[in-house]
Amino acid sequence: MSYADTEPFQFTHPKKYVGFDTITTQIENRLLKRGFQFNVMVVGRSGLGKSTLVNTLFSSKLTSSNGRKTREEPIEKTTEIKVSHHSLVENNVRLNINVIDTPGFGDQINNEKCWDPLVKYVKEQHSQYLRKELTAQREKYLPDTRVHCILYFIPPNGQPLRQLDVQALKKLCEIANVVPIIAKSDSLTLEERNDFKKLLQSEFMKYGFNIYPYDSEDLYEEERQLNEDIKSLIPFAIAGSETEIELSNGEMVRGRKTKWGAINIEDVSQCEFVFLRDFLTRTHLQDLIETTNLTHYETFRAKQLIALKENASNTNRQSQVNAGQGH
Ligand SMILES: Nc1nc2c(ncn2[C@@H]2O[C@H](COP(=O)(O)OP(=O)(O)OP(=O)(O)O)[C@@H](O)[C@H]2O)c(=O)[nH]1
Ligand SMILES: [Mg+2]
Repeated sequence: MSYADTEPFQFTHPKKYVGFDTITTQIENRLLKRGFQFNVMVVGRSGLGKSTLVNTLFSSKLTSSNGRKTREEPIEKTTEIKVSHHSLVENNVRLNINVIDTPGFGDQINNEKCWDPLVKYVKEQHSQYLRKELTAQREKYLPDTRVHCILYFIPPNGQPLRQLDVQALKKLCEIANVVPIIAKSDSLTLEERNDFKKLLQSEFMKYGFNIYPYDSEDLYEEERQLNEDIKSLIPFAIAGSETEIELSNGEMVRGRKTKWGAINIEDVSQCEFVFLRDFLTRTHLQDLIETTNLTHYETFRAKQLIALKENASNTNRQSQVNAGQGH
């Protein structure tokens, strides 16, 4: 049996302008009104510059962290998960950013499972979102606190990964988009930095970490190429700084003074901070948000719903058994 609507599809151009091409502008206007939400978390061993990077990343909002009165005061050791909220506006686009700063791990006598609170935090955000999604009268736009990106800090020691980092990376890659970075890379020469990057890339392969960005069959050729370029840069070798320094030409830049001279963190020939920032904002912002929703959250959601269903059918079976025994 054949149906009329299985005939080959034909494109028709209206004889007069209808105007449905404005749907893209209509969508854009709606999205602009709502704004966008991006949540990024920094994770790694103690003292690697996580809090400093938090304050370096979105330069227009250099908030004093940990209750400091000025940016010059040293940052204290982070002892609990802290979320700072930023709202940035550029050309009518509002981006709400939550930066989740976490306590460094690795300096306890027993470091076993020290990443557990972070895994718990990520899952808790998924769980909260799911609960909101499942309520009968759900809100039109659910507030999104799901972690879209985890920046994982690796110490600049030129050594293979230690077990603690292997374990933590493995766990985190399963539940979120993880982007590893070489912390405090100003302590390495350019040659050391490249060697270390190669070593870490081979370590990631060896342990089979599922590091963001992921391969997908849906990608267009140019997206695939961009991802390849990004992958060759990961782990980004970065340095963070909240203070401005004066270069020999008198220019004031965000940088660090080192034994060998000054490093300008926004100069790509000296450090890859700008590559990281552009990756997070200019090329992969939407993809990080979408992948969190369609891959990580979806996996969590499916598992939870299957567990719920199994629970319900077990309870059902149990009550049938109980009812049977009652007779
Ligand atoms: N050389 C160098 N020092 C840095 C860099 N980033 C931060 N620091 C310094 O390293 C020290 C620790 O920085 P924090 O930002 O507090 O490190 P953290 O990872 O948040 O530390 P915890 O909260 O204790 O885990 C501070 O003295 C910073 O000034 C960097 O890129 N290079
Ligand atoms: Mg800190």
